[in-house]
Formats: sequence, structure tokens, C-alpha cells
Amino acid sequence: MSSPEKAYSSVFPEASVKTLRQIIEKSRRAGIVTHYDADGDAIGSSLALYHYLKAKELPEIRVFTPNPYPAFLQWLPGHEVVFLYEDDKELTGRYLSSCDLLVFVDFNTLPRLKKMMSVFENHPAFKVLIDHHPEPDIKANLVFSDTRPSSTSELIFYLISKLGDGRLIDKPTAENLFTGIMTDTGCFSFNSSQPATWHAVGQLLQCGIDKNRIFSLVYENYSDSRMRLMGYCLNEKMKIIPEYHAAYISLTLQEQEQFNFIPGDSEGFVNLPFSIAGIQFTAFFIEKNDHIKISLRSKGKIPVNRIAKEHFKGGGHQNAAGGESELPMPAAIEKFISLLPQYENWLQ
Ligand SMILES: [Mn+2]
Repeated sequence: MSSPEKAYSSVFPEASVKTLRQIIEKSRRAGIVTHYDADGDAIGSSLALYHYLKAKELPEIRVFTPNPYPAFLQWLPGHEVVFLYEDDKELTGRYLSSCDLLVFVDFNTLPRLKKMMSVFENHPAFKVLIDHHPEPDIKANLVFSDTRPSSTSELIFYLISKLGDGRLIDKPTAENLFTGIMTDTGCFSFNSSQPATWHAVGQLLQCGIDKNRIFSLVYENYSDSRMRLMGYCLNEKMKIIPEYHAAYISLTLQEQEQFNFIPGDSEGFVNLPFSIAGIQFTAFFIEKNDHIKISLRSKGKIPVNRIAKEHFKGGGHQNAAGGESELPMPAAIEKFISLLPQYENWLQ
């Protein structure tokens, strides 16, 4: 049996790990940056890294997201140090401009930061990218990227171990890493077939985390209006296209208002139709102020990242991707439906 610890050894060349160790030692001011509409893995991996760099006594460290993130993540240890770029562009811009170390976490291309990306144009800091999305195109001094790990959190667990600092993973760090792995695998229902993922989880449990409490804080913490919105989506908005094994749900601004929508309320909705026998391809359309945000999911070989990239200005993983459209809702849905015949042969 091969050791799970060796699973991603190709991601962590000795020379890169050594360079990172030296950089962490000499950096004075670090900025940890994650993507727009941050999810559990984005925040969990960023905050785990924050705790780790603190333990390494790096003098000043801050975490940044472009916009607000869901309430069900606002208990994660350290969440109070997360700065929202949208809240104070000048202050966050000033801090980030003076960083000597920037770590980009859980995204593969700068446009995922939306307007915040302008801060990083020609930025002189030492840049590190830690991510699990395919084909990263961010120019960084060090890139730790691989699509095999379940999550960026899992990758960070192994990176800290590689740096020889496994003992610095304390309970707050472990709670963040566990949350990232749990949410990016849909509670271990997908992207979690590798022993390395479970090895990491086993090690995190040994740090004294309360798995049931974390589950409850993330998944049993919604408002009643969110549950009613889910019921409405399933009963009135879910459409099934049996000949293409596809299903989609759409939500307008007016419907969001009707159910007192707050960020995070539609989390996981895109996966709901997979409970139906035979569904292999799902989409979720949600109206924002000036565009429609589209989430795509698939089973098997259907490359939703390619569809997102080619038709909806987005990208992601083979089975989980996102994009957007400037079209009105009915036209965006129609465009999605018109693409389905192309993928008929990819169905299982
Ligand atoms: Mn992720």
C-alpha cells in the first residue's frame, strides 16, 4: 500500500518547499486572497493558512475576499480578520499594495477576483498560488496546484506537512481545513474517493475537532425562509429534460426578494436534481443586478468546465463549474438547453 502522505509529492518539489519556507521566514506583511463569492473551501483554506502563518510568527497577516461570504461560514475560527474589498476599497488596496507576500487561494485565474484584480497588476510582492482547479493561469513565483485533491484545504494540509510543520496544525486550523474539505466534497459525497483525502481528515480529527458540531454549524443553520425557498425551487422551478438526462432551476431577483434571500441561501441547490434517478447534468440560474450567474454540475465525463468556458465566460472543474450571462433569464436558459444535444454522446 502506498503512503497517503506521498500522494501529492509531485505538487511539492523540494526546491519549492524550501523556497516557501525561506519566504515565510523573511516576510513582514502577508495578504491571503480568495475568490469572489467565497465558499467553505475558499474561506476555510484561507483562514487555515492565516493560523499557520501566525504560528510561524509572520508579523502581519490579513485575509481578503472581494465580496461578502455566506453566514454559515461566519463562525470559522479567525473569520473576524477577513476583510471585504467591497467594504473599503481604499483601505484594503493600501494594505495589499504594501504586502511583501501574497498568497492566492482556491482560484486559478485573476478575473475570479472581479474588480479586486486591479490591485495585483504589476504587484512586486512574492506571490504563491495554492489551488485545485485545472489549468491555473496566474503568474506566481510558486505554484502549488493539482486537480486531484478534494479541495484547496486538503492541499494546504499536505503543504503544511511538507513544510515540516504538521505539529502546528492546531484545533482552529483543523476546524477550517475540515470545513473546506467537507463543503467541497458535498459532505464526502463527491471528489472524495482518494485515500489521501481520508488520511487528511483522520489527522484533522486527531486535533480534537468536533465533526458533528461543524456539520451542524454549516448545514443546520439556515433560516426557515431558505428552506421554503428550496421547497419553492423544487416544486415550481425545477425543470427536467429527460431526453438529455438534464435538469435546471432558475431564480429571479423578484423571487429572491419574496423569500428574504441572503448570500449562501441557494448553496447546494444546483445539486438537488441529482437525487432524481438518471439525472447526469444540472444547472442553476440566479439573477444578479446586472447578469445571470450560472452554476453547472455533471456526473461522469460531461465537461461542464468546458461548457462554462466556451459559452458562459466561466470555468471550473470537469464536474462542477460556473459562469455568467448578460442575456435575460429566459434567453440564458434557452442557450443552455440549445447546448444539450452536443453532449448527448457524453452521457453514461
Ligand atoms: Mn475549492
